[in-house]
Amino acid sequence: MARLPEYEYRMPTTDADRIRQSIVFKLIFILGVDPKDAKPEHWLNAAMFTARDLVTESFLRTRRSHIDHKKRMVYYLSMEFLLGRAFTNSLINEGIYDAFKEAFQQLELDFDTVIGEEEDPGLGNGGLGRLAACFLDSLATLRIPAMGYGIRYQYGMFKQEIIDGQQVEKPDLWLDKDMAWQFPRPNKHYPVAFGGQLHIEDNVRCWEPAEKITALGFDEIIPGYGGEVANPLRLWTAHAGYLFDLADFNKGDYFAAMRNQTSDENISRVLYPNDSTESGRELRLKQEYFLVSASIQDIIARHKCRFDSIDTLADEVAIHLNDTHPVLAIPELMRLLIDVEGWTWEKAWDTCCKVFSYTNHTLMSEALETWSLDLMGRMLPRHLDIIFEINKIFLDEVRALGLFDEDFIRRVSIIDESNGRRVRMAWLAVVGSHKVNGVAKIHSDLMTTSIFADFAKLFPSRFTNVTNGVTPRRWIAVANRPLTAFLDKHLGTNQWRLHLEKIAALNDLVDDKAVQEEFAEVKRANKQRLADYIEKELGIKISTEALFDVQIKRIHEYKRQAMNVMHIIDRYNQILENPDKDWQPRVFIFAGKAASSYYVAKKIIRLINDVAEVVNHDERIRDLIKVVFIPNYSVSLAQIIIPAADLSEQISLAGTEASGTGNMKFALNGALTVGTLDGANVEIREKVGDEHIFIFGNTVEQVEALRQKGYDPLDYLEKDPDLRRVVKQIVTGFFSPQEPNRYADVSQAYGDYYQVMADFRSYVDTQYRIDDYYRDKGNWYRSALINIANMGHFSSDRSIAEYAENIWNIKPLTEAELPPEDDRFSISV
Ligand code: 26W
Repeated sequence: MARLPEYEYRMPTTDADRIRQSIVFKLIFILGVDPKDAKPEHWLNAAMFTARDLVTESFLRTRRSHIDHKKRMVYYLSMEFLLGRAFTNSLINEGIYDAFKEAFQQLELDFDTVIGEEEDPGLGNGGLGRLAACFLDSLATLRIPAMGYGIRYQYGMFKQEIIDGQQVEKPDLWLDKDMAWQFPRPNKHYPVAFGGQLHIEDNVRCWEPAEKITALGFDEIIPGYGGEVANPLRLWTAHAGYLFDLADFNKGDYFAAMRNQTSDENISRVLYPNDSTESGRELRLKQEYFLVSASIQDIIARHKCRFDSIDTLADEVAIHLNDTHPVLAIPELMRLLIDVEGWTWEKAWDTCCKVFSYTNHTLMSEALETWSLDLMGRMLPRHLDIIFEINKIFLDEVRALGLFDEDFIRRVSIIDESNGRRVRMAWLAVVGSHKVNGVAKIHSDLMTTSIFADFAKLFPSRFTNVTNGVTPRRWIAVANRPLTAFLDKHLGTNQWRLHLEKIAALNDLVDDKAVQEEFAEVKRANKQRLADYIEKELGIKISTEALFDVQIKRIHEYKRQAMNVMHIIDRYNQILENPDKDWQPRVFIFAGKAASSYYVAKKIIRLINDVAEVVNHDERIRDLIKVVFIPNYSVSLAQIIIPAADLSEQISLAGTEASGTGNMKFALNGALTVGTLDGANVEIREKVGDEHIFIFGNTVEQVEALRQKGYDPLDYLEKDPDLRRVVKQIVTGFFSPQEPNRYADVSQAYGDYYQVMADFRSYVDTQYRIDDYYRDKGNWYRSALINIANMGHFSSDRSIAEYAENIWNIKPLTEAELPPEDDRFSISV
């Protein structure tokens, strides 16, 4: 092999002086800004370029190791990645946070002002997108050879403003500031085709698409903790520039060619802001195929480049499907292997089933994706053809077992014939994957007894559980500096960041009054930070002496924000009736977005704000209740709110929340949970112990029994005068005197599908128990510490280790496989 010259490049390293010099260099020579004119946003960009150098070095070293050691790789396909801000996270993961702070001090810059300039890329809706981001952090931290694939939406999740108490959506122009973080990869581009005709001659399929656009890659580098490994997240953007309509162009119709170009680029324009109802829109199907086609082509190209032949794909590659959104990857891989590579059906199918695995994130039927045969056939005729063939072979095999009747066959068919003929994407995912997992024990159990019960009979060993987790790097080290200092002092540095289970050592200290007091101080500092934010942004003053009761998540009926509000109203009534009782002051904090088309969810936001208006200004309440709705919930906002919470509201109807991950973030930051036996709450209770969590409400079995017998909300209203009064106040306009009928329509249409009335009494009684418990601060903080100490299980490192071992069969890079530290960029090839 020809010898290349030795490349040498000196990194800015971790020394504050060198970092300062590098930042100034980037400011002048990369951004072209005179330091004396530089604004905070310029300094941020310059500092991000410097930080990116370090992350990039980790990334290129990692990449070399993967290639040199022919590592089997996992590709994580997701329509959403809710990454949060990159800058501080990268400093913490690379171990250069303090050095950067010092460099900023030398430059006389305010660190918080500068980091506040960074946009928060909202490329996701909620839990599923944030989970994908925590998983990328853990994949890199655990040194697992991995790469994420997603879409680089030009507009992420909308910005939420609250005007007159109502949600107003504004576009999220996150790319406009042109942050210096992603690498454009102009040579990573693939054609993605749509529409047209399928010709079948001599049983050979030939797809002649009508339309082709280009997917162009951008790499966001995800640093693992410790600075050794960084993995890419490749985000695709639709680009018409390479392939725009030559026919129009040659006809001399330049403008028609250009116009089509802009409409082609619509594909990656905007994230669908819906996280639980399937929208069935043509553009959404196009987006899903766009992600999948570009990613699978890239995976194949990478494999060929590394291993010369495509034959070994299943040995070297695992592809994970984050919910059904990227499930077209299955027919797309089939198409490429058969139509392009010339494989037989059997060989291609065998590879597919080995390569793919799928996570289900919800049991709610309205969230399960199906596509009409008509739309699928028009847009992706060859893929529909492949899906038919997969289904035919599958159903023949099921019939051949001789164990099932035709009704069963109809139920497991990938094509739903009863609803105007539709493709059931979850069914396709189950048939084409070797493993299917749920995201918490209770959810995985329900999965195999409800939606996938028939498939569980056919493929019992295919179904498994991997309980979700969250990264302690972002959710403690980045979000909660006071707790970080506290843990480092008592447990030693690094242990808990990399091995969250070691946080259990805190159990030995929970009875120590001085430690409790120290933790109380951590909590107070975080509450003060949030109080300052609320006063600055909303002009509402709150006291850190009050109990901070927090519910932040997407607004949805099943999550029952309405039940929380009803408790507030009842408490308001009770205070007015018994003003002299020793009431525990509380601040009720809400944040969350409603899907723009979700009428009831938007009404819930308005109700929260209406109730806030009345209660916050009623002098008789004497600040015993404050209600605050913080607009524009995001990862950055969560980082401020969660560390400040005393009480975490996880109150979904049992059986509806697949896992929840907010519940874990709160407990990890020392909030106590009030929750139902739903999702991961069940496992949190197992870990922290029954005395340190407030469980209320009906169980899954009780919910089901009520449904069976015919649930009637009136049964509860009749029995409970307090509840009756609350409902009456809402529907008769007590909180909306300007428009008394504001909530009449929602309550009339309301069959109380999520059984709020059934759980109300148990919820309110539990809240009083919580007030009493909070009075004894020593005991409360002891419980908070016990929560933190027993959250080791809920690290996303544990989840990812389980995926790697049980689902993907991927081994991390060993210490020996990493290039030595001093290797840097002076490597001879
Ligand atoms: C097609 C529209 C659509 C979009 C997104 C339907 C459904 C979704 C997601 C499945 C919704 C989601 O984010 N689910 C959440 O996933 C989290 C991570 O596993 C869980 O913790 C939450 O309980 C679950 O609601």
